[in-house]
Amino acid sequence: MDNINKTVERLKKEDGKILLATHHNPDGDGIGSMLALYLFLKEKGKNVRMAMKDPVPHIYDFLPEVDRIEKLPLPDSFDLAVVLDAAGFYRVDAPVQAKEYMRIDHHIDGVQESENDYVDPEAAATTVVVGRLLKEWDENSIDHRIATCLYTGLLTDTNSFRHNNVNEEAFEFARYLVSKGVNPSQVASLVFERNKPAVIHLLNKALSTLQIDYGGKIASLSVRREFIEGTGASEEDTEGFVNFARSLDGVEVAFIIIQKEDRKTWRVSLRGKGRINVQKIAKRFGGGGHRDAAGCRIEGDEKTVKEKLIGAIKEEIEKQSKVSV
Ligand SMILES: [Mn+2]
Repeated sequence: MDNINKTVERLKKEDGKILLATHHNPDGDGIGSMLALYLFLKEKGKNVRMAMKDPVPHIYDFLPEVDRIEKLPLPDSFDLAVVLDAAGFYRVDAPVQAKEYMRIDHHIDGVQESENDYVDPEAAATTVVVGRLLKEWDENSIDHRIATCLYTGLLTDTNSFRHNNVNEEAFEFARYLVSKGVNPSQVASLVFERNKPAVIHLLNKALSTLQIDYGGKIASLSVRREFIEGTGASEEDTEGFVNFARSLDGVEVAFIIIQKEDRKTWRVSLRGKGRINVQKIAKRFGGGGHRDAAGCRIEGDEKTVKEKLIGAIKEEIEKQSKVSV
């Protein structure tokens, strides 16, 4: 674990222009971490802005100050740029100009952006890491708005407290955030229960592609571009679809491949159930993530991409099964 005081002191010291950023295809943890830190730094009188490459998924549009998130790239240069919930600035997928860079995160591996980075792969979410920083700095400035952003990241990144990185601290942090005014059922409802019919139609098409391999240990789904276009849903609506593949009895690794607009690139989301480390699978294709949730991108046609993945997953299951015995 990095030195939390160094990170806090560096942020305190900055009187110039600060930019907060998160990864492309942003999720609840990236957006929640960025918004929480933004609200806190604003409260402390800092000159701070937020930006990311892709739009805010509609399920997170209820979060405070979400409309202030700008679109990257920006023409401006900053004194300090902080990337949240990403293994490095490369995950932002757009240029960011700054005199100094910093990373606040919980991904395994990744780039050291500065000596002031604060990264803890044991943390269930980046919002847990951000929560530690804010508590260290000034606990009294954590209001219900900041707490709601932090809770949203914790809820979504743990797949509703199901991943294997859900530990005592995750529940203690959740309890703390509720004490700060978070309404858990309201947040869950806003995040998970505002689907449009087009999303269910897209899910229906994705589920029809279910493929089971390796004696039931691997389950996969595909979302072809024509599914997205045909239903009027959007790519971000596929969030969570992979969990249907993971939910099957006996499955050890589940994945979904989502065809990008160029039709040759597929975005891959891998999920484990605690036994197989899927981060190692994603890493083989230049991606990364966590033990139970990781991602990468692969180019090719659907069949080839699936075959490559299934081959790599089989190898990892065999390799990791040997190690764990
Ligand atoms: Mn995260």
